[in-house]
Amino acid sequence: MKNVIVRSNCIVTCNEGAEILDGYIHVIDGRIEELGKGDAPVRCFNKETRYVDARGKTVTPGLIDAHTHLVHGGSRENELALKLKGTPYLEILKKGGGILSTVESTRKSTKEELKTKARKSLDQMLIHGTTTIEAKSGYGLDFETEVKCLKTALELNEEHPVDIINTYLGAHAIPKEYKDNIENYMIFMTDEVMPYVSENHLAEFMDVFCEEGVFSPQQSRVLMEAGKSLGFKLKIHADEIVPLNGAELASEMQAVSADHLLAASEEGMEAMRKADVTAVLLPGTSFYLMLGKYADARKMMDKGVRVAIATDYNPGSCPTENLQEIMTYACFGMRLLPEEIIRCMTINAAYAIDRSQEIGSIEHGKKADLVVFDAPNLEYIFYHFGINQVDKVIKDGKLVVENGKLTEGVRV
Ligand code: IZC
Ligand code: ZN
Repeated sequence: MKNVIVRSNCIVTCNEGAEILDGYIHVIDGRIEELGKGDAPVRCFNKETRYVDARGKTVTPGLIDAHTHLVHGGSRENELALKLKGTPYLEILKKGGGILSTVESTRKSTKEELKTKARKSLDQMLIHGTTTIEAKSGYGLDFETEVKCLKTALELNEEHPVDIINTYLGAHAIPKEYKDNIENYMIFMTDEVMPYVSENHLAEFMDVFCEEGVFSPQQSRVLMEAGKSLGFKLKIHADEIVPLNGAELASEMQAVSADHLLAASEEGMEAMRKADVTAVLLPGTSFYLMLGKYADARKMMDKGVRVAIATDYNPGSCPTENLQEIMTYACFGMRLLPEEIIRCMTINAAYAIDRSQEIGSIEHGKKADLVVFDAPNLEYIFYHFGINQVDKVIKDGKLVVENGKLTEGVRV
């Protein structure tokens, strides 16, 4: 029986009620068995117990990245100068760059190439404290490449410690073979790709990029309705750049999450609270696209909307796997407090991927996904920015990162 005890004077449980605990976590067979004050009682120990002394360090639940575009080919550093000179994101896309250039690279990549690149990203995520992610397709757009990307993520889910939850995002852009024929592309998705993805359990969620010049709210609704009837849970890229009442649409469709929301209306926020749609905010993208503003996280929180924060890891608008980097923008850009941000990246992020019963807080019965930060308290993690403060990561009760490095057996 695998038996682990973690002792720390600063356990940030992310549970309701008692938030910070000076105590111990007892893990048996990858699950949290017990959480208690002070030193672990003698009865918790056996001959095989692995004792992790994290006194003077801060322990949190494993970080959850609820919005990533993990699997893709190539990179887009060639767009950097254009962006710096002021070319807007949607303008680059219109000219066949942006997402469409990544589509080309992804179609050219073999599954092994995609896997090698994505595995490297997963390693980065893990050493920065992320233990579960959501991963979107959307850089294939054609049948074969979308399926290839979704299967790549599923195989990595088996092979890599990070847990991956798949989302089908065929509605990410209009592929060049359907240029000026968006209706036919939608029919192709709803009649050919989505039924296959659903029947073969290649994705649990479906997502739509609802944006000016991409999919309109009406088109997004048609796609979401089709997705829902095929059994997908719904997500939507909503109100990122142009206000289109995406938050309202997400609420009507009972989406699990609506993501971005920089241009969400107050009515949209209220509708989200009523429909229990989690807001997934992506401050790294605001920073990287130099939008000059962040989603109004404070207003959403004041209105009672559940807020999660994720990386949006993708090659165009936020090329980082590191949630600690995103903590910096959430803190100094959105002015959220450390205790708020950590919940946005753990328990609230678990809600955004429909895993709140399994992960996201340190409590009895949940997966033993834990991060030990080399920081004496939670505030310190935010205060001392710009470096990786992860000392250890425990995933499913196994030590997978030690001294900030992947342990033997994780590195392949
Ligand atoms: O590749 O630009 N916003 N999708 C929607 C993206 C950004 C990813 C990209
Ligand atoms: Zn995205």
